[in-house]
Amino acid sequence: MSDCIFCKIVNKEIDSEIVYENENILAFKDVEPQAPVHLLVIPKKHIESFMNFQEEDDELFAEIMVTLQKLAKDFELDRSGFRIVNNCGEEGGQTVNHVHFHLLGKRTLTWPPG
Ligand code: DGP
Repeated sequence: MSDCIFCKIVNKEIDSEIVYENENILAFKDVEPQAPVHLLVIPKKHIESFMNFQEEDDELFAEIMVTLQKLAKDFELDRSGFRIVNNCGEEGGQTVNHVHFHLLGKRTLTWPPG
């Protein structure tokens, strides 16, 4: 999608600190980090929100989960713990309408979220 900021990041029209990339997935540092490690993992394909994954995206969805696990290991979050967040829709706090999973770690995260 031409006006989607994350599609622009995928297409390298906007700079980002990429930490992992393959044919289907991109992971990069969040520009407004809420923890010492704050990564965003996205499908390269434009999918608007968590609720827009279709059956045909099953493999892609699984690949995103495996990537989150790999990055948790790579960034050594697996020992002390971490959080995966998907904000979905307006009340869920989603501000970018290209589905993304936040991976946050390296600090004590409180509950409940705001
Ligand atoms: P959410 O509120 O769940 O939709 O999270 C969107 C996140 O995207 C937010 O934490 C800030 C981040 N973000 C927005 N624009 C950019 C950008 O241009 N570059 C990067 N790296 N992150 C961005």
